[in-house]
Amino acid sequence: MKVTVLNNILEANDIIADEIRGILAPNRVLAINMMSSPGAGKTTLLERTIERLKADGVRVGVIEGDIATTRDSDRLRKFDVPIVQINTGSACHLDANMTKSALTNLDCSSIDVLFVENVGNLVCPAEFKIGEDHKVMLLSVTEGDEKPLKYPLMFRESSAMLINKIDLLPYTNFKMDEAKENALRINPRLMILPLSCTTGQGLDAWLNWVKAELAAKRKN
Ligand SMILES: Nc1nc2c(ncn2[C@@H]2O[C@H](COP(=O)(O)OP(=O)(O)OP(=O)(O)O)[C@@H](O)[C@H]2O)c(=O)[nH]1
Ligand SMILES: [Mg+2]
Repeated sequence: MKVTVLNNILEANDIIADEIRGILAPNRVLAINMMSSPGAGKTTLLERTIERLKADGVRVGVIEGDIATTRDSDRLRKFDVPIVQINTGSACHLDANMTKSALTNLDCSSIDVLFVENVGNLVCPAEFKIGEDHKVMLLSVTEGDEKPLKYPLMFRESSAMLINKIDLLPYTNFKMDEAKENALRINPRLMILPLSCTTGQGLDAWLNWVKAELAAKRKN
């Protein structure tokens, strides 16, 4: 009997990630994997994003990844969009298998954009493909401008880096130019958008990017 050996856990994960692409493709759902350290503002950005996209008639679905609790999905419930919460128990990231299981609870024909909020962690989530079109990461200004150099993988794997909490810049030693330079040294193609979920500054640029990516997806 022929035995197929998968070289490593990531190779097995990538096969399932391709299956997820196959599930999303018929409805041309744009899938965005949101990643950051704990507390950088992923859920807050989703709150701002969902209210604005809903107002523009864009249908959003959410997969929430957390080690424990339904706190984040509880925060999003008021928007009345389909949400599936994954509790990983101990895993510090979402993998393709978990995401595929979550998708069985979502009707992809009623979604334009699927946001997956990954577990708060600046390292592990970047290692796993989950069938997304884009990985998007947040770096908040309270984390330090050197983080791209210390934790390069997520910056390398992401299409966009949102520098959040710029309303707090006066109270930190975060140097915007240095953060951008460090991130671009790791990934010269990275799109960088500074924003504040609190004041709303920079949100338009982010929403325009999401809508442009959705339009591009629908054209293919
Ligand atoms: N000042 C300021 N605070 C913000 C901003 N965005 C988010 N916060 C606050 O940052 C804290 C963490 O935000 P969350 O959205 O819960 O962060 P998260 O990345 O989803 O956290 P985890 O899911 O635990 O990884 C909350 O108290 C937010 O109100 C911002 O732009 N400015
Ligand atoms: Mg969150």
